[in-house]
Amino acid sequence: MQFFKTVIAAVATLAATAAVAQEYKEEYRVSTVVPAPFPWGIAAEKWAELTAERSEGRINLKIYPGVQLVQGDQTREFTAMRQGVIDMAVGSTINWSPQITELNLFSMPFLMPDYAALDALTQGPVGERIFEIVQAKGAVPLAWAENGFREVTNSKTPIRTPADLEGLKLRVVGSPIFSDMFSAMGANPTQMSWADAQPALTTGAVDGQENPLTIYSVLNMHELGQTNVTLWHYVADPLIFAVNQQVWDSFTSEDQEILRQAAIDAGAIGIEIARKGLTDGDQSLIEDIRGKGVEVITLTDAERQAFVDATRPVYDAWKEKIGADLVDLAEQSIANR
Ligand code: X2X
Repeated sequence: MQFFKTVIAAVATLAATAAVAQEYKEEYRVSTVVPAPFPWGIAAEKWAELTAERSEGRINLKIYPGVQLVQGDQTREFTAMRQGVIDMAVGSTINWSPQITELNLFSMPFLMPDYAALDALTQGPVGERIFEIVQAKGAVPLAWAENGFREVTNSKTPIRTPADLEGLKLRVVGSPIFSDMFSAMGANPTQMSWADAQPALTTGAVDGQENPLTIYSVLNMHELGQTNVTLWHYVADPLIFAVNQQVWDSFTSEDQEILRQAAIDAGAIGIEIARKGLTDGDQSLIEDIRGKGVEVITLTDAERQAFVDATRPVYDAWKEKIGADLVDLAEQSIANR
């Protein structure tokens, strides 16, 4: 009798092990827009590396840059992750905004004046609330990284006042708040994916664009004629590490913690790289760009205020759409930073 019990127990253990092993995929597909050496791609790779190491090879993440799993349409990334077409993503708040309106918070014009303001949001009660909202929309958010403060560049003219934007054809990302802002400032915004933006800049189909300086510099945008850069810090897009709900549920709680902590650690590294050369203490990336013959304009407070004023109606309208409570909380968190 004891013998049979032992055999049955052994078979049951084997079956359980097999069941767990079957639930884990050989590879988990992680979507990003840009690869390394952009800070965004480095953050994703670091996540994969730390996860493989700490799970002793149980969990293998493979990065799919260029949002190739959704044919380059970054505005569909969140939906694809929710549906399981994508297992995981390191995604920009901008690209998930079409599905999660509240993420437009980070695209509110001139809400966050500096890195401390950005940190006050992601690392405080606003960040917690945003994670609850992402979770309720069907994916499990784990940690933050950073694309960065988005600066405006163009091939035609130095931009110091809203009037300088008049008639400029600028590529903007796929959330309507961007079209609203640039229209309010008198520019001629045209919405297109990142995949389409690069040829449009190369051929001169558009005059300019807005993106963090890390993106500008890795792509050598000065060689594409983007020789006017204005540092206005009007919005910044953080990145969120997230996992499809079913995929998350398939992991043991030990492995869930490994994945979460790896994302937190990779995010910290990603943020450090995203800010390198762009802080008060270290302006080396800005100097480097200047050294290439690019006119890099820093606005005076009064000059900046003119852009704030021009976009204020957009701010007010989007405050309602995003939710006045959340925006109030964000304003308070920034005031107390
Ligand atoms: O499309 C962009 O401009 C980019 C790369 O910054 C994002 O994915 C938001």
